[in-house]
Amino acid sequence: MGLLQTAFLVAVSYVGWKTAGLPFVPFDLFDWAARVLPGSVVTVAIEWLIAIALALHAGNISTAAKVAEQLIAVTGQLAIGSVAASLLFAGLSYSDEPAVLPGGVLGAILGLFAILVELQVNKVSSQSMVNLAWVAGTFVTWGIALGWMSDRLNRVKSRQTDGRRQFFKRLVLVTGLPSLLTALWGYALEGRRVSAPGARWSDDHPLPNDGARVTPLVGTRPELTRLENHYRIDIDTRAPVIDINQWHLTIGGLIERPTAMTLSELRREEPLHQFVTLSCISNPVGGDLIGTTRWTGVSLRRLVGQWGVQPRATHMRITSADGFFETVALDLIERDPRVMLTYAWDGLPLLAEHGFPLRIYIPDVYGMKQPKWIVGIDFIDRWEPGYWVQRGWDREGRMLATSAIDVVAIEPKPGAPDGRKEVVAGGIAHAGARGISKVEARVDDGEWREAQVRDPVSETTWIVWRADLAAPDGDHTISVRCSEADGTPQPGAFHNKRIKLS
Ligand SMILES: Nc1nc2c(c(=O)[nH]1)N[C@H]1C(S)=C(S)[C@@H](COP(=O)(O)O)O[C@H]1N2
Ligand SMILES: [Mo]
Repeated sequence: MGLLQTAFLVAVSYVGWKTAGLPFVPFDLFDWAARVLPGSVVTVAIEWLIAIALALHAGNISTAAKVAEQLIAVTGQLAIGSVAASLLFAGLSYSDEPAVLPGGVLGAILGLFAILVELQVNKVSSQSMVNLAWVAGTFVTWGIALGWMSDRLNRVKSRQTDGRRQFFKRLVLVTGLPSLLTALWGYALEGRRVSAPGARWSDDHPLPNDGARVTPLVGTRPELTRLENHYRIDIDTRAPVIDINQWHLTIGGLIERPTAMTLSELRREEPLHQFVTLSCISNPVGGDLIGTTRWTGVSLRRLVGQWGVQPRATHMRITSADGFFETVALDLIERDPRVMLTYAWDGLPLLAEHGFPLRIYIPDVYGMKQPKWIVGIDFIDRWEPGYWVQRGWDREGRMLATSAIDVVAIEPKPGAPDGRKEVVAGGIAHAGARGISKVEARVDDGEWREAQVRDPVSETTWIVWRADLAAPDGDHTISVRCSEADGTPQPGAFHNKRIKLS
């Protein structure tokens, strides 16, 4: 009874969210837990999510992980509701008093907790009475309904056993069925893949390395990632929704005059276009939490020059709409004009999931250091740990060299002298903004063979490689490794692919 009733509560809450933008407690509760749990716990949870997504052979790790998060969030609320209802029923079994009042009290307690969570994750402000009343109202109604059902069941039970079955049938019809239909509706709604409208830069421009000598092996991931296929990682179950008419970038702290900039003002500054490979520090070897596109924005060096920053300032603290934050050293900005505030990817305004309207680009570091959905910049006189650094992650977040096999093609060469077959492997390699000097591939424990490396799109993107190998019939493992421009070999495990020749 508790499970069905909680499922109904979740369904009603979902409909409220989708039709009227009201808070959806299960997700907000999950986002809150992700913030308050110790960093080590969250880190292990993330590793598990990625491992599960990999084990399921999900085509897209980040989408699978996000769906898993959402499932866990809903399951979590169902569990909390069921357990709370069971405790209520257990308590009620000692008395003959009507259960409506205790049920309502239980609903009110849970509702109050939900409201505190909503206020903490900043999904609703204390001013938005409608949202708060909605959360409280749905929970209290849930509790009252539980009590009422418990009373009814007791009355039915005392009369006849057949009535009990009738009661549960009706309960399933009234709460279970609508919940199931809502779930199906949600499945259809969320599963729909909307492609972003508008002309993309890549629709009608060749890449800068168009004439490069080495051609990618068919099956290698595209050099430029389609926006819809770019991985997406962030701390919340949903991307924050930003109303561009309300949004502006506030610039404060140690500057002469605190100021603000709108998106159109930023767009009027001289634009900078850069081809960028962004990677998540959690990308598994050979994984797809890495993508390349054309970023457009304004160099922060230009902006900082205009803002009149006090000499005392050494860092900027960037804050995001979702509560994420990071500090950037001003001497890095001074040294590297590529550090920029980005408002477009592949010629389109940033997609909602990728940080609309504004995100930063910092060459050579993982995504964990690069806030999306930026709302504020504050100049400060010291370094401060960012969101993930506070949770024990690497301070620098410098991208490590990595190489991956995307595809292995077997080209049977009948009559080759030693009966070996030609095997061609292809993939990508990346070492932040430091460049790749060499990619090597091998069969089993054989000799490393140097791969052909295609000129990259830019000095900050991955490179595409292909390697000609050969092997006799049987099962084999193909491996790849790379070296940075200065010769430093890639750290960590090599990416492998199993093949069978026959
Ligand atoms: N505001 C905000 N910015 C964020 C994050 C976040 O959770 N919130 N996640 C970071 C991490 S860990 C990564 S890997 C990149 C991913 O960017 P993408 O989703 O556009 O690929 O965003 C970074 N910026
Ligand atoms: Mo990340």
